[in-house]
Amino acid sequence: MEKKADIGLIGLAVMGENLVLNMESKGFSVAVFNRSTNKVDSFVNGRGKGKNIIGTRSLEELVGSLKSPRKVMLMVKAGKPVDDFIELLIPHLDKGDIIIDGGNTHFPDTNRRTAYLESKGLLYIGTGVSGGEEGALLGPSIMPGGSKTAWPFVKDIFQSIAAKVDDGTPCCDWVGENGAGHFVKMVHNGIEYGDMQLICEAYQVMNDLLEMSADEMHEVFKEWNKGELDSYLIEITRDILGFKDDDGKPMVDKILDTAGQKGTGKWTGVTALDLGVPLTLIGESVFSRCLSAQKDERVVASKILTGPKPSFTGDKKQMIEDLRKALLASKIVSYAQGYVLMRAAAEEFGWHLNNGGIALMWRGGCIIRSVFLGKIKEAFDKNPELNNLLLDDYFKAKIMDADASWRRVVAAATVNGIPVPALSSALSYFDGYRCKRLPANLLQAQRDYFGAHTYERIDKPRGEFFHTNWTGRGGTTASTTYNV
Ligand code: NBP
Repeated sequence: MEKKADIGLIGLAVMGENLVLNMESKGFSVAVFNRSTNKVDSFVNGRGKGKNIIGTRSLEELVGSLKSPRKVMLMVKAGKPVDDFIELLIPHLDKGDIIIDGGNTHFPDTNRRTAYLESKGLLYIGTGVSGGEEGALLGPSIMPGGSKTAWPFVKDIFQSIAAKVDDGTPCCDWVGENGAGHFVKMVHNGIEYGDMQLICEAYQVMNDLLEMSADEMHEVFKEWNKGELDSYLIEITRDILGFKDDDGKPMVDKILDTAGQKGTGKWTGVTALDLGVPLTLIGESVFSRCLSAQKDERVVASKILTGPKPSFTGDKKQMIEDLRKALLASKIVSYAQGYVLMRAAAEEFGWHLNNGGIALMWRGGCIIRSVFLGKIKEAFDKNPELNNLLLDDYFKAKIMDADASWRRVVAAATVNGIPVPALSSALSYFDGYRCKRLPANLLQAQRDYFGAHTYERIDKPRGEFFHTNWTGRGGTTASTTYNV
């Protein structure tokens, strides 16, 4: 009898091919299939040649070549192709078999698919996979969620192919029920938007206010990468700033300033709005990309609307150190907000998320990998019920240490007309979060004034609502109280 494969994979594009080679290199046999079957032939006769990989030309053949319980992983375009493959696979599978979706799926789809497949006696895993082409081949960060009973059957494969942190711990663990894995991957992508925006704002302040050359900035990022900001994104920024075009000039200066996006940052922002979580830094990062994309309009506006001409007379070295601290403090706020969002989602959807484990999964293999995430893991290990990272002793001390620098950076940028939406919104969140009394008393009065929406009083118990006839013309009827 022909030997059966450990796992099947559908979708031989950049991610699928590299994941298959990664699995095979760790000793697993893999059966592969692709909608356009010519890609199966070119893969098994090309990069897959001579390896423990079985090429199949139909789903029946694929499923028939797998050990039981069968594990079929989809690495295809997210959306309808995933639903289509699920429908095509169901008739070939038996109870207890497992379908895995490793694409960039929106988590509500994974919630829906998990329930659907479980209703048919099958198991489903929706997993985030981060790290791009190189990560897929050499070690991605993998964030699986879905039918928990499926986890023991794929754990060994997933943890073997995942990136490892210094002590050998894999950047892959069970995240939680139904769409939790894809949710955590979505938040990862949102945080990636925030980290990138913060770096870009520091770059603009260095460029426009301090008038630094790309080479000088390259040196700054090189230094920053040796300390607490040590991360993949700081590292590639260092390299980008040092990269020269054919004419010897910095490549970065030749690139048009309009940012693209694929939508995961937007999903994160929309989810935060749905759950009522202030995710300001990621929100500003998404909007900053949108504003950058309005290039033609900005060029016109730049000729009509004027502002201060940046000029710096202070201590440049001090300002660079201020920028480093402002970036660190804002990054702490961004992760604090991201974790609050995950906590809110866990409550809303009934997931049991392992916050420290999530930090560990992001510690290696993915785009936001950094030394910093080790500290988040420590914070949640110390207190798994931590409400907000800002309240952890380590992060509190870092924020306190950065406080004056952060304010100097935001003030200098503002006075000089340089936009710093992520740095400043992070500071505003920090000031708002630590503020005992916000001006929402006035806001409630306004709502009650025009809509009889009622308010609570500081001298009465919570939950008692009052209405005032502000103008003397209105009646005493209050509007229904509800929260959105
Ligand atoms: P793509 O996202 O480009 O998808 C290519 C695969 O999807 C091919 O196998 C293609 O089959 C199949 N496919 C398409 Br397109 N439309 C289909 C349809 N209507 N029905 C059935 N199959 C269809 O590949 P990728 O970049 O490797 O990404 C795979 C997944 O992983 C995506 O969800 C992506 O968002 C996610 N992801 C990508 C990266 C990355 O860096 N690229 C990183 C992390 C996650 P065909 O060959 O017959 O056209």
